[in-house]
Amino acid sequence: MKKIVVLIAFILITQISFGQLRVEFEPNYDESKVPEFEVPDPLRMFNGRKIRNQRRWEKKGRPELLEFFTRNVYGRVPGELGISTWEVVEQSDNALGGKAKRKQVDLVFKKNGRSLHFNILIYLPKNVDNAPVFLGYNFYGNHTITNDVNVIISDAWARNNPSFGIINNQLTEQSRGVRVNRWAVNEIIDAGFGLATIYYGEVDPDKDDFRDGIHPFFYVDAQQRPAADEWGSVAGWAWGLSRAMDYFEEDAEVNENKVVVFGHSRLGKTSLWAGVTDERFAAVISNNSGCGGAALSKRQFGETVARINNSFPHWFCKNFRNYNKNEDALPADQHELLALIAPRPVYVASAEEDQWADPRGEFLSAFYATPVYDLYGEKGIPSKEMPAVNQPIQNTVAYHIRTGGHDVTGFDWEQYIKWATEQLMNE
Ligand code: GTR
Repeated sequence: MKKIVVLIAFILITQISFGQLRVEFEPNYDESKVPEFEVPDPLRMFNGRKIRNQRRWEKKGRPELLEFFTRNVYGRVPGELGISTWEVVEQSDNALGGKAKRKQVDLVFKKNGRSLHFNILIYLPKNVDNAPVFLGYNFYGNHTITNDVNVIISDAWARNNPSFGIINNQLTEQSRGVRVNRWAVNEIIDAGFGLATIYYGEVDPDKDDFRDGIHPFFYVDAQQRPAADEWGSVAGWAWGLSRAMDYFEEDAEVNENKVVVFGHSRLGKTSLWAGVTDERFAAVISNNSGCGGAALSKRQFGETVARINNSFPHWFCKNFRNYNKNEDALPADQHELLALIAPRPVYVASAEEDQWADPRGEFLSAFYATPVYDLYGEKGIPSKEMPAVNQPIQNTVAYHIRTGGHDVTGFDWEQYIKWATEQLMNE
């Protein structure tokens, strides 16, 4: 009898705790279960003071928010490190069937006996002297974005993906061109833009290990990982984009005043943070960036702060964990990240089936960033009504939700090229 009671008690307890576990980690996809919350006003300081003009925004509001995101979400870069040397390791005036130039430029960084390098693959339209460019990271190596046999295969660590021929964490010839569908190289060149891309794993391998990549360059004494307010991988990758910008300033063939920084998913979180922290980027595109990107954290729809910090402990700074299951305590939300890009153009894009990234939360961010664009007389998102699927709103703040899933498609690029042309080519 006693045994049976113990057994029943055991079953009940484990059931309850498993149930709780399930509840805690079950993502919410039900709009009616989105908690009530107040959207912080980007034009109000944390002490309640209202910001009424551009000057106050630039002197007070923007720095306060930038500091918040730096110390509590992405982490601060602990020091400075410029390009030590760079070299054009390969180039051609006859790429993409003759309409483009190709360059592969290796940037080298040296500090404290350490060395790191990454390679920028650049295609430039032959008929434009000083080309504007789209700059974005790729997930599996530069050679995956094109079938061009001249593109060098990176020897950096890569996540295994047998369907792309990636085993033993090494990229191989087998994955050449496997991501051509995500990069509209021809359309970009035909529109008079260049395309520059970097394998993100060369700047920091995407794993919870802070002994490799860029982070250890700044360690003091026996430091093993960044301090609680120091950078995670997203900020590390954003740092790399800024170094690519340093290089563009040296390259006469690239128009460094017209660089559009682009990224998908985790790399969309990265393009946003790069755009915020480096005002040299003329425009910013976030494709399906979701939690920790364009989506409002306080909605807790799809991926949440706790979820992302548990699955990817290395992406954000340690301080971000203070908001695990504690979104209410956030004094700022991701619409204010977008506002930090103002008055420069920003495009937020969602996909209908990508509920994990919370399309509505991404749209609302763009909407709630608008008052800061208003200060500059720049047009944001005029209404809280989400546009219909495949019906882009393209103002200085732009938004679309397209059919399909978590991906970068021809439709996305068609919009980005059209919008970037309008935003940057009108002078
Ligand atoms: C998912 C992650 C998302 C998104 C995505 C990606 O697993 O939960 O936040 O970043 O990865 O980068 O593809």
